[in-house]
Amino acid sequence: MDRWIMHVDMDAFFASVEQRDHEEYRGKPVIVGGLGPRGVVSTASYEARKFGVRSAMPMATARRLCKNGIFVSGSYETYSEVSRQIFEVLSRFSPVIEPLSIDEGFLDITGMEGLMESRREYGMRLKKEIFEATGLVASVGIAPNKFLAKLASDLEKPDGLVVIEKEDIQRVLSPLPVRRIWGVGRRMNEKLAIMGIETIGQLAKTDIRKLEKILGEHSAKHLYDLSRGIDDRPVEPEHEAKSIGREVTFPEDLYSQEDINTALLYLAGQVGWRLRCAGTMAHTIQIKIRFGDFSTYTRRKTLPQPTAYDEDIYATAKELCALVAMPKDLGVRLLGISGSGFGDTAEISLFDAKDTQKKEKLYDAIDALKARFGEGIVTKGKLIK
Ligand code: TTP
Ligand code: MG
Repeated sequence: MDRWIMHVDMDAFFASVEQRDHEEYRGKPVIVGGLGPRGVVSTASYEARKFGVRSAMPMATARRLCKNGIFVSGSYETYSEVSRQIFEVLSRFSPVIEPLSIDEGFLDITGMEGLMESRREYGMRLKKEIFEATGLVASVGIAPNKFLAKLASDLEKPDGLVVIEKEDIQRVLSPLPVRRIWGVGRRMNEKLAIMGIETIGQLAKTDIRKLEKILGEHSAKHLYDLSRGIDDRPVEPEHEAKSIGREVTFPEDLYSQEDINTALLYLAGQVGWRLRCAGTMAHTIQIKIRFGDFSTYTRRKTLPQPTAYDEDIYATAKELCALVAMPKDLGVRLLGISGSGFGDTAEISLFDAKDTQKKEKLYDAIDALKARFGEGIVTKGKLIK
């Protein structure tokens, strides 16, 4: 049976909620994020994006770019509640949903033709029901796999609805820059550019052996498949996910232990947060490390007790990284941490109730702050240089 996947992503999510709740913000550049001296932009309304304001940009830069902007710190409780309403609507459209973040998710709609006039009509109906439930606009992409569905939801943002039919795949993909492929960062983009590959179409026509030489066998195969619109990853509902993890490819390779530790601390914070959001704990921690020559290693450790705490994850990740010998003259290109083997949270607090409760309080506070100012804001002291 042909697979069909729908990707839903809210437009300028936090900023749109603010515009919905404050009539005077509508049609104006609204920037949501940390307003303190080290604040970072969580998101900006499309009016503010015209001035070049983007997520993750220092707030000071945003203020310079958009002098007449409306700057707000936002209310994460509200966004979480709206997110809950959005996912409630999504659950009416498919039993198989993979939430990707607070405002986006995949739905597997394979074999559901009987419930719809057409896939486009189904997407329209979903957008309409989200709007009725929340007063907010979503962009939707529908395609034969996850990669294409995510790409499709972005193609006509805001208020987009794009269906990529099988016969359209190459036509849609070919002219797009290779950067539009998941996992193609600045470095890989440069490497491909040196080979004369700028568009996805050019990539699809390249001899895979050439790519393997530059990128390594695994990355080459993955990239090559995506360039031809092939992606077999299933939609994985969170409760069935086998691991929760985060990885980053650095704009420049890291050479110093201090930089590596800082990155690990950041990743541990993100993984901890996601575990706690999912209400679960991980028994096994795994790290992934990729060097400048694309050689990649993973190491894992099963802990005596499952955890969702940044410190535990960080300490384990550091220990695991130390097990991988640093090749001479090479820097670290990518680091990743993931947790798996999800434990039963109730069991944990029985073991060590006092300590766990104390930690839980602390983390409740941290999470509330992170939630309020965006994931990037609250980091442990060492990260703030
Ligand atoms: P996105 O879906 O990436 O962005 P968006 O919804 O604001 O805009 P659009 O999808 O139309 O491009 O992220 C969803 C929300 O997550 C966003 O509204 C705010 C938050 N967020 C951060 O706090 N920090 C970030 O760096 C990013 C990318 C998002
Ligand atoms: Mg969005």
